[in-house]
Amino acid sequence: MSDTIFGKIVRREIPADIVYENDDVLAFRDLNPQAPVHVLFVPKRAIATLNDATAADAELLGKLLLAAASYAKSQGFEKEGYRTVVNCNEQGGQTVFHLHVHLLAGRRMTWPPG
Ligand code: IU
Repeated sequence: MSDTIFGKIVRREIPADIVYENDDVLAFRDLNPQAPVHVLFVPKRAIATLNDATAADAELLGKLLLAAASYAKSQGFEKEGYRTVVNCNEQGGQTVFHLHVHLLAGRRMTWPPG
């Protein structure tokens, strides 16, 4: 799999505003935020898209969501809520091919998404 800018961030080759880290997951602020809080949770072991995830990745995918929820709760969004999003491929709006979970919080989200 080819490397992406998120791989470079994981390896600390380029800077990012990192807000959360555990053994498997790194999270940093989106450079083009779509909400007052917009953080990207990426697995340190890259998976290109959700299509490429296998049963062997089930625990890692769970850890990504749990990391996003843990961070959202730590920032006080447990009660008012927040949104998590995984975009996949072109029509899903994916632009960086290192699977990531968007955490959006701090404003009322609309549905359906654009
Ligand atoms: P997407 O789901 O693949 O479209 O999300 C990619 C996100 O990565 C998008 O929200 C960009 O603003 C964000 N991003 C970033 O934070 N820093 C970067 O260097 C690049 C993209 I390239």
